Amino acid sequence: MIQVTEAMRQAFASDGVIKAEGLLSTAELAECRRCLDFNLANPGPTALDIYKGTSDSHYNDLGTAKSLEVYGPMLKKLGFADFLADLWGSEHVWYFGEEIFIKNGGEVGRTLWHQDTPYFPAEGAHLANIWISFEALPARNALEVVRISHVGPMYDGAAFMDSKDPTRPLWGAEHFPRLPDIEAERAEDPNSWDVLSWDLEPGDAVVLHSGALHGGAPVDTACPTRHTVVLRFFGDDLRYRPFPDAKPDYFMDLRAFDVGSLKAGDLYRGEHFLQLR
Ligand SMILES: O=C(O)CCC(=O)C(=O)O
Ligand SMILES: [Fe+2]
Repeated sequence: MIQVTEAMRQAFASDGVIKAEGLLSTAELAECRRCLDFNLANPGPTALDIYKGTSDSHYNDLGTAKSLEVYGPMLKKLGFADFLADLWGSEHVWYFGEEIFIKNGGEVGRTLWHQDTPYFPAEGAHLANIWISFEALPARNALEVVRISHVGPMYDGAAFMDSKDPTRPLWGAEHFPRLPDIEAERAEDPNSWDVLSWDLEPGDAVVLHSGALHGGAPVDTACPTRHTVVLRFFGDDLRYRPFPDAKPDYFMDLRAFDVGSLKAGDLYRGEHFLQLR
């Protein structure tokens, strides 16, 4: 794994996202692929085809306690914790879990714009998604991230029930401001949002603060397949922010991320998170 440079540290802090070029060697990428293949062979309870029955259908899964036994040794061996500790300036690093996204079959639309923070009960500076795809992706098929949005407003999540209703609220207007319709605004004015995305080769990764607005990464006939594993981590600066007292409009029970004994503002820690350093 490559070393963090001062330029990467500064760009991550200011923009909320970097391209980590050549983050992983071919052998290291193969170790990540072995883990993704484990998820595919051992789907978790929430594995599903999002938008099943539509042309936007694609596969999504969050890890399980069993997949942690496969991911844990890989994460330690490849040195993700030292990379992130250096990127954030955190002493400790925990693994939050993985999520896999498979878009196959030539024409699958964009992942809706969202921040990950409305989906879990925590906020802070030391949060990151390492977005790793196993295919080469031109920028138009790679993840898009709104620059500096990690320190901007926290919007409601997207319910992800209907790809044609991109801002359908997760929690509701009394809890968080509704997501802006970023694609509609970009269609009117391509410069309305400051969006970053990069051409990616296997071994490159996009490293983003989980609170940054992100989405996109469709597949099309020129780039028909994407296998992605997102590795999520947190460090010292992460505090418990209780979920709203409401029922989210979502396909899985988000309360699984709740850590019962914590009070608002407590450091977000839990026995079930693998501490990597
Ligand atoms: O790969 C995708 O389509 C979405 C990725 C994402 O939402 C994430 O990294 O949290
Ligand atoms: Fe996300």
